[in-house]
Amino acid sequence: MSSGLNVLLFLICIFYTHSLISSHQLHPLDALSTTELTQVHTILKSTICSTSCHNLSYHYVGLAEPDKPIVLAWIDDNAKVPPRQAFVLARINQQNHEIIVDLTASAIISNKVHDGHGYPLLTLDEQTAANKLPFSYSPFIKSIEKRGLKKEEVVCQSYTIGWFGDKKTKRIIRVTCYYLDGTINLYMRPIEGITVTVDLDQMKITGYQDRAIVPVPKADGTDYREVKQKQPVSSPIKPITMLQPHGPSFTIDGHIVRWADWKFHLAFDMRVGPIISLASVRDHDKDAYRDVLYRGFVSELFVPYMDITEEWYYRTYFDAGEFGFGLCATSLFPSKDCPENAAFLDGYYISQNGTPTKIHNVICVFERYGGDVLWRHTETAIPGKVYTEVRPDVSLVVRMVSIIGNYDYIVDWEFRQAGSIKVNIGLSGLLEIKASTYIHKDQIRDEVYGTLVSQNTVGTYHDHFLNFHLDLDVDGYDNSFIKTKLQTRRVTDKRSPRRSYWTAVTETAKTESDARINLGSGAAELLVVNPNKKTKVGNYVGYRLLPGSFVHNLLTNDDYPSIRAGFAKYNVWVTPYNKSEKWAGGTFVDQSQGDDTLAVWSLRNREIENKDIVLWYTLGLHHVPIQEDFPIMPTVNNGFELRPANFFEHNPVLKVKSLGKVEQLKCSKECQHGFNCTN
Ligand SMILES: *[C@@H]1O[C@H](CO)[C@@H](O)[C@H](O)[C@H]1NC(C)=O
Ligand SMILES: *[C@@H]1O[C@H](CO)[C@@H](O)[C@H](O)[C@H]1NC(C)=O
Ligand SMILES: [Cu+2]
Repeated sequence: MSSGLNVLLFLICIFYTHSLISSHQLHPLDALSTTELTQVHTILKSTICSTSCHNLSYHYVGLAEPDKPIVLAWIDDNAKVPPRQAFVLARINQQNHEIIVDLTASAIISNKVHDGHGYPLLTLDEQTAANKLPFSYSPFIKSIEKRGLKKEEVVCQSYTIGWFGDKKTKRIIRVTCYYLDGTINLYMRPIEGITVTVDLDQMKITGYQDRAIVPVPKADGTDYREVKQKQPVSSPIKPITMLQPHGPSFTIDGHIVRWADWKFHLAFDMRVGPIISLASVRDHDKDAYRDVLYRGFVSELFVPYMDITEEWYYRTYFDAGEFGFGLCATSLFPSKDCPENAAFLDGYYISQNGTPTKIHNVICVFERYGGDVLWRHTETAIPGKVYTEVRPDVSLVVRMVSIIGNYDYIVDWEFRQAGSIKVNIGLSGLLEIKASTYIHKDQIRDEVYGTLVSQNTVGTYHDHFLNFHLDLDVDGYDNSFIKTKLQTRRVTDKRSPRRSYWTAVTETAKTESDARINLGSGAAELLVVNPNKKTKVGNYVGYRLLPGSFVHNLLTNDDYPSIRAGFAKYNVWVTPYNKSEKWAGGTFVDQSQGDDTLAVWSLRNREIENKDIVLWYTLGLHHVPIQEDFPIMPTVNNGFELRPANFFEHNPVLKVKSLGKVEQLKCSKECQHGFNCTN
């Protein structure tokens, strides 16, 4: 492809972005704008910090959302937007502050010093500063020299240290270093044996150990860049593209996305990434939008590694509460991370010093058509006739990609025509590798806590748990949670030649304890229903959770990481709606002691029947690394679906039309390369 064509494509993308996204009226759930983020700092400087604020640093600023009734009232009568408020986690004079700022009134609503356990998310600036410290620390320089390594080829990364029973903690992290020298894949080349401890408040190294010299694994075969691959692929694929000659079928009005029968609000948050709010679906029979999801987002991620040795035991990360799932999001690469028909949105976060910072193209929105079938039937039973009806499966995808150090998480919220919302998590990126002296499996005598994926390279066992906050409001906000168990029944009399059958037995959860579920132990159908609304034939209108993973935490309940990640103990939880319970791992997650988690809130065992309830789903993956994960992991996908269950009176996509024909394309010579086609 010539660079001229490159430019052409680029222009098309820009054009799309501008024609799709129009200016808008402010919505109560809009993320804070740059102006509002700037205002937060201005207000703090003139109030809390007017006399003395030493070492003020921002760790999180996001929308303090208005109470649900206020938002719903705003939608109903389109009244004035309720006061805009910011929720701030800051460090001032080396203390944790939780501040609510009213931006409309330029005032501080509350300012609490958090003297409980834990610390807020790390800032990018302090990680950058910490990563530099080893290079001016002479014991580290000596360790590097001792290993015969070149200092200028070393790069370091900040790792949170978890919590292992200490009553008192300091704000410290570990800095772990890697070696480049012939590759950009630093994660395959750990400099093992060294532990660097950094106190973030003092920003200096306060602990240092060099326990053992382990050879750094080779650079050969680790570089994943296209230009570094020596052999060409044997069976290349010709260009493919997604063509929409009449443009896309969705619109983005401010932060409201409309597509097919769906309508929802989309926001970006530095802690949790994309937030889907007020998703509702049009019911053609009722000629109205009906509520489905008030708010949905990734509430926390928990990634514990299974190596218990000195250099590794602490690696039990909380990617949202410690590193910021949104903060670590990357600018999406047009035509690569998202197809050519995508529109892009920017996101903003506050940096440590109070400056708003933009992440360009942080979210993309596109229509997906991969040739799949929405529904079909070929009728051949009618003598002399054959009827075939097939409808194409087109959906709308909202995508963000977050890079937590070595790992890349691709988050998709997919809206489907049949009324379901499908969430997919794709995991790619690099394994966290432990350097080892072994070059063959037969040599291994001691426990290595992982798989030898290449010479001297152990891919350590670990898990990924993603907890989703799913505040379903099915056709209104008073909902109930119903478990349906499929039970085998024996036929004991002579009614039937059959000896058994199964039937569905339903049970409505009355309190929180009825709704803590580990999937896989007996078939269960999980439903959120509106017990105040029935279909014409008498079923409660509902939405089903179709889980894609039944995996839960295998660490013992008394192990420290389990205590901190209480939410990973069950796959499903239901709580009554409480605006302040949104992050399953708590507010101050770094070195938390597990006293502010979903598991603790749920102990109150509140009533959840016919109430505004929140469903929490923990999606888990146990990762036993394999050689194919080296030197970079092909994406592994997992997810879940929220699917209408007796919500509509009948198949909601019965009347969906076949796709219009794309006109015959007149193609120039370049068409062989897949571009420059006009119609
Ligand atoms: C501010 O931070 C520095 C280290 O970065 C520390 O020496 C100083 O004591 C701190 N000041 C206050 C008032 O906390
Ligand atoms: C909401 O949850 C928080 C944290 O669990 C709790 O402190 C507060 O009392 C709850 N509010 C209500 C109204 O239940
Ligand atoms: Cu993994």
